[in-house]
Amino acid sequence: MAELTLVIGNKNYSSWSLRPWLLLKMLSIDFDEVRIALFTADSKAAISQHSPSGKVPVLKHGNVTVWDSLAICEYIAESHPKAWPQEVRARCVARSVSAEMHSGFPAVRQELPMNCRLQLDDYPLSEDVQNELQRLEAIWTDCRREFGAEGPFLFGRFSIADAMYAPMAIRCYSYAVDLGAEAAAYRDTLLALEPMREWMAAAEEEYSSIERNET
Ligand SMILES: N[C@@H](CCC(=O)N[C@@H](CS)C(=O)NCC(=O)O)C(=O)O
Repeated sequence: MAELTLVIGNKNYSSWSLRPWLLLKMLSIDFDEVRIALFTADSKAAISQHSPSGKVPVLKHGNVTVWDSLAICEYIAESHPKAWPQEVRARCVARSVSAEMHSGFPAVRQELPMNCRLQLDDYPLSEDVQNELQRLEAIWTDCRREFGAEGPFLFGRFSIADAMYAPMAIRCYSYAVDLGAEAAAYRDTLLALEPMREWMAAAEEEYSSIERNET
């Protein structure tokens, strides 16, 4: 049994769960996974056995319980400092864009929920969503240009900032969001990661394994 246990929701829908899950995978940290089906009559009770907030994800490590995706990523960074960029200015920007993702983008969250199994050719976007997507594109493009010289990620090497934006890559793909060349290349970098493919394949398989019996 691994020392760490990450409690997550459905891979198809739980964008918050994907973030620390991807970080652990990209850092090659061993962990056990407990997956709880969301939106069922039993979900609340099952989640509350693990989570003080009644939400997933939750990380358990010995007598430590950490909830909320960004707090979990920060906990992982305490023992893996390279989870954040090493240079102070890059690290400040990485923390800022991660916090912005965590607390912002309400229209995208509301109107373009993550659904890994969805792949539309075209989708009408409200003005609020368009404005937020412009901001998303600016973040991806600016970070890549200013800090991305040493690799394909926002700050070169993979960091917590990439984990925070991974669900946005899936949304852009699912809802056929038109992106400029640099942002599209970054989206594709995230989607091509081995753990992202593993997550998407598991999301595909969930329909028959944990969703079909939902109420
Ligand atoms: N801010 C939290 C959001 C967590 C959250 O909303 N999780 C959803 C699943 S993606 C959840 O647990 N929903 C179950 C419920 O509200 O009953 C985080 O970053 O972890």
